[in-house]
Amino acid sequence: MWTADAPATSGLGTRDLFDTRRYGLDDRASAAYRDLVAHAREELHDDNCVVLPGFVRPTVLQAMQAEGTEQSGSATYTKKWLNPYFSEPPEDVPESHPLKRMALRCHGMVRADRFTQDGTIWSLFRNEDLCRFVADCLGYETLFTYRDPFGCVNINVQKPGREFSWHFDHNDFTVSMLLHEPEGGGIFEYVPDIRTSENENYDAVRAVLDGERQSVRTLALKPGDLQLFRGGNTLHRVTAPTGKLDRQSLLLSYVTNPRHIATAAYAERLWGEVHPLHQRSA
Ligand SMILES: O=C(O)CCC(=O)C(=O)O
Ligand SMILES: [Fe+2]
Repeated sequence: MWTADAPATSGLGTRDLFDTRRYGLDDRASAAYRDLVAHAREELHDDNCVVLPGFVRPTVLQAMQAEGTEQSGSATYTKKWLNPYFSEPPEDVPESHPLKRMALRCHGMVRADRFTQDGTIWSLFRNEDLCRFVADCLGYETLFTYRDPFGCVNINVQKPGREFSWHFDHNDFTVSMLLHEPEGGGIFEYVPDIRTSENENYDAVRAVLDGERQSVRTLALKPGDLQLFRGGNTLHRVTAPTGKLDRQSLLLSYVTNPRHIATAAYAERLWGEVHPLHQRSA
């Protein structure tokens, strides 16, 4: 039976998965590892984002791309009008206010249980050195792989013409890897720390929504690059892909509480289906 606690059975270890000459995840005691973590922390501090190019080995990328291609047809699609905060728009603010700026979000998510447990995506997600490395970069004592049976590891599928509109994330951080790039567009854009916990800075947010470009940074992501991102106060979007190909990114979820999983109500909203484990968490 498919379970989010299953160990990886592909036999692929840290050195098989990652470019360990460049990213020495297999040797935490080394100076190279310390330098790598220091670099990631510095970028995260300055930018809320760090990209580690060519993180996985080419054959590993190809295997994960094939799993993405095989499963993208099974993605669960959502289509919703959302403001950047995913909140109910209040009545008493003008139409130009960021809280009122609804954009259509339409994208697909491939559920975790679609990926075979002897496959490469599952091996990467369950790799303990990667989990440890992510925790080190983000400054956590310990992180655990999320054990939600649907939401622990997913592929986000963005079809041509579909923008993933400007928003702030509700989670503390995101770990992702581009798998398939479209022919054009599909660019990750972000404005670090445009708001703080004290100041929503609606004027600056409105300016970006209106097309202000000076504060916007863009990432030239390539398939196989690892991205760590803190999107809570960083406004960001992925522009619409152009051409015929989808943009597909792998989303890996880590948590501080190893028992945490989605409630039945949340799973129903997100996936239109509930797993027996979700029933128990409610
Ligand atoms: O697909 C991506 O690269 C990230 C999309 C995003 O911003 C999100 O899932 O919150
Ligand atoms: Fe996001």
